[in-house]
Amino acid sequence: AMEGYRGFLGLLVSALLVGFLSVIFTLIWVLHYREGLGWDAREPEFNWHPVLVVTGFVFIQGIAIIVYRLPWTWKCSKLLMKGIHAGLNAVAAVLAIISLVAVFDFHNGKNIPNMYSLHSWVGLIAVILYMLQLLLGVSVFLLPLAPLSLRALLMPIHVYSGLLIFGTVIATALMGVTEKLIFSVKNPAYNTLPPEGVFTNTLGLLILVFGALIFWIVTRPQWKRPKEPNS
Ligand code: ASC
Repeated sequence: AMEGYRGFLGLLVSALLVGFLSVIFTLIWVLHYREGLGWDAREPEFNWHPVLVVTGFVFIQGIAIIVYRLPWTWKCSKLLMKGIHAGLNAVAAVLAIISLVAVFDFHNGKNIPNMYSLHSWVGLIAVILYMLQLLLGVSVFLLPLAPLSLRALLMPIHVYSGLLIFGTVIATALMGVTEKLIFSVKNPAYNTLPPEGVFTNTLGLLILVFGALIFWIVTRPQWKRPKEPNS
């Protein structure tokens, strides 16, 4: 059990480190290589999009997925842990919405078309599914309304769609990084491997590794919260 616990801690610390680094890399990208942050319907407003989406939709959602795995929370009530799981996901949802407002506002201010790229299609689908997942999760599992039979029926679907949405968000982030670099990195061009290209490709790798660590942690059966009878 001690071995398993140390393995868990090692992976948890790695995930937190890689996730935190992803957020820091995103900030350095927009503040150092790009135009900084602002709310002016120009590039600094767009730059909130990667910052908010990596912070909320990638990092906070990843943590929300594994909160039940933290062994020191196993003595906390299940209801409290559900509240934390839902609360973190709600924060991520709000940041995702603001990040979309930033993009649309920037596009409209500069007369750039909306919703033509694969990144935008998959990303919008992910945000819509995330909202539905949050609403369904709160109404079925958090509020004391649904019967146990309905909870038992929907739990495997909730787990499956949660991981599907998280994986989709990771894929969408990689598409977003790629299209932004192809749109924006000129003299020296992206295809000459300039520092911004190397740095931001590395950000993409960090996001992917964060997703891989969260996926590993959450799929270890031995690290699951012990199930109390009748819950
Ligand atoms: C819940 C909860 C669970 C599941 C279970 C049905 O609300 O806390 O562990 O639903 O009761 O599988």
